[in-house]
Amino acid sequence: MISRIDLRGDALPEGAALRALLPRAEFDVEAALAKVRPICEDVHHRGTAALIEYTEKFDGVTLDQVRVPAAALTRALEQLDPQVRAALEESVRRARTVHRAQRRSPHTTQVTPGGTVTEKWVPVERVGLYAPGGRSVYPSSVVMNAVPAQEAGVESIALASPAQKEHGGLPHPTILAACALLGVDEVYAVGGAQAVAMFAYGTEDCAPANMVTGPGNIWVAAAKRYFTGRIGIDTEAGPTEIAILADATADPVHIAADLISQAEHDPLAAAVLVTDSVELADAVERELEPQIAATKHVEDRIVPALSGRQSAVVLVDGVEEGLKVVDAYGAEHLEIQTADAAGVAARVRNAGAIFVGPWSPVSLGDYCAGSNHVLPTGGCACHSSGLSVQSFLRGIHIIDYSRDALAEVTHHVVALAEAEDLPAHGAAMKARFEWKVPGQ
Ligand code: HSO
Ligand code: ZN
Repeated sequence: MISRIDLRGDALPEGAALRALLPRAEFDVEAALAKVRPICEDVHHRGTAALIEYTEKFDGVTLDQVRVPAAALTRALEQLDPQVRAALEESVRRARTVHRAQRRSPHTTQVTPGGTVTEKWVPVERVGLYAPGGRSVYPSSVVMNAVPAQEAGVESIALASPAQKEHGGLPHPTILAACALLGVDEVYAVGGAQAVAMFAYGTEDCAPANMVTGPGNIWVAAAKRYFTGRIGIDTEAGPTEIAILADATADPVHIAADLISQAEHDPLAAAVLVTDSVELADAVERELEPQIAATKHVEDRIVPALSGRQSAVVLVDGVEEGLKVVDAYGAEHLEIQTADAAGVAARVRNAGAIFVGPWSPVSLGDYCAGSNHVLPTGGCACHSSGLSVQSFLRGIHIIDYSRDALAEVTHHVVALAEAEDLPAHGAAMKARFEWKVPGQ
């Protein structure tokens, strides 16, 4: 079911040439952009009326209002299964512990006597979080978005999630319950690109947000791209990915289970095993069948995900070569299942998150490790990080020089300004001292 790519023998190519040999899902955000643009502009011009129309069209629900009443949030929490509630609470507790430790304090550097640069960290004022509906109703993603924003000190946090016909036009009850648990009380029954537009432009009912985060389908990703540069966004979350670097010491039962675990998200999900052991590769392939037979979401997601061109077993000559392959791939989630897994993990450069050894599966990270599960996909791990407190903070430099400290460096500033043919820059320095401003 899963294809094989044999990279043994010859020396591995570098960079883009190696990347081109590795599987990856097609996720054409650019093509979706053309459809999303008019929707966003319509929300801009017609506000709530447009949101209600799109909810009717895309979600089949006629809303009288887009804001979810407070009573619906309280009710959802009251009706939440106690085991799910306990699990969500544990997830929140662990995520808070990790994300609280990411808080930043201001730092002052004395550059020269009398000259300091302080970096202070200021949270974004208002953030709109997105929680998908439909196939992916993930209260865990509400936790992963809200906790870092809250720990960063974001004052105003709103959440949007699609209206669900089968839930009386409200977002899914577990999403509402998670919001209530986290104290997020501004919730909108709006989904898709129109939800991103609501946050970006603001409407009669919803104040504009400075930033939108949270996973979504291709329309949400396209809307985020549309607003890039105007509001802050996290990464454009594409289909989920798991890569596993394993050697002969790994347990094929665990590996098959972990590949299937992420394949169950989406027919476009990617599952990639990189190994130097043909025996392990064979054993994993044998193990896939009975495990798939015993689970859900088989025909609609797992089989297409594993047999799709985005998934493969990649054979390499050794763990060294395997490291090159996983670095070129830059997976959203990377498991290291080798001897000295911690040592190998320490050498990885590109991954959204790294899971070390047999007892740290991706499922743990999805829910209860304390780490964040909103991670860069599609190779973006080469330049971006997962969601964190830092995502919601801005670092602002505060420059404070005395007269003497400025005098000491004036000639350098003037020299650089002249080299760049910007004499007024130099003049702004000279004006403070005995220099004559040119032309006066
Ligand atoms: N693995 C997904 C997150 C998730 N898993 C939510 C379960 N629920 C993307 O990181
Ligand atoms: Zn998952």
